[in-house]
Amino acid sequence: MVSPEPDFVYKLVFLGDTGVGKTSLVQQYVYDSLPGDIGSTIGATLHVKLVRLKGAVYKLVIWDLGGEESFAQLREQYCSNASGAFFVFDRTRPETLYHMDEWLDALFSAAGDVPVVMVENKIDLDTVVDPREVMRIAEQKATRLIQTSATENVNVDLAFTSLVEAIRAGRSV
Ligand SMILES: Nc1nc2c(ncn2[C@@H]2O[C@H](COP(=O)(O)OP(=O)(O)O)[C@@H](O)[C@H]2O)c(=O)[nH]1
Ligand SMILES: [Mg+2]
Repeated sequence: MVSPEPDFVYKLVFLGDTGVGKTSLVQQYVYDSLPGDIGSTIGATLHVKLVRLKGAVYKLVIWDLGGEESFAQLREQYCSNASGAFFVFDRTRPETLYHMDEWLDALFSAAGDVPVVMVENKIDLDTVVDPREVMRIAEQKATRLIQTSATENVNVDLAFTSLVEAIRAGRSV
């Protein structure tokens, strides 16, 4: 089978603390499976997926982060030329939400003002974050909020589709 030529090539980066589910989301989306015992990645791992959306073919180059400690050195290369980003937090660990500014500062300083989708992961578990607080932060940052479960494959495709569409639409003034 011959792959179609992409109409658009987007670099999508995953941001968020260790353990929030970034690798699980990527694996679920790209390979329809959960990570095996591949261990933690060092630096960044790249994945490619070709998708057709509303008649256009997109080549998505998806960047997944390894250990948190490596991000300080990686941040420029990791974020530069990103077309858009996911900020992922874990609804069972509030501090992962409150680190959003640090992640977005790194993104925006390297990539400029690119679209971000905020991902509230682990919705199969009870939340310990006030949902109104999550909504308030999403509104304040003007990001779309998608609630996912990587392990149960809930809204994973929707998160990717939302980001691709936001990038395609551009940031209208
Ligand atoms: N219950 C639940 N666990 C999840 C979910 N997503 C990831 N996990 C678990 O959270 C842990 C960290 O996930 P991982 O994808 O490695 O996070 P990363 O460090 O952000 O890449 C693993 O034990 C996953 O199985 C989810 O949606 N629900
Ligand atoms: Mg990971």
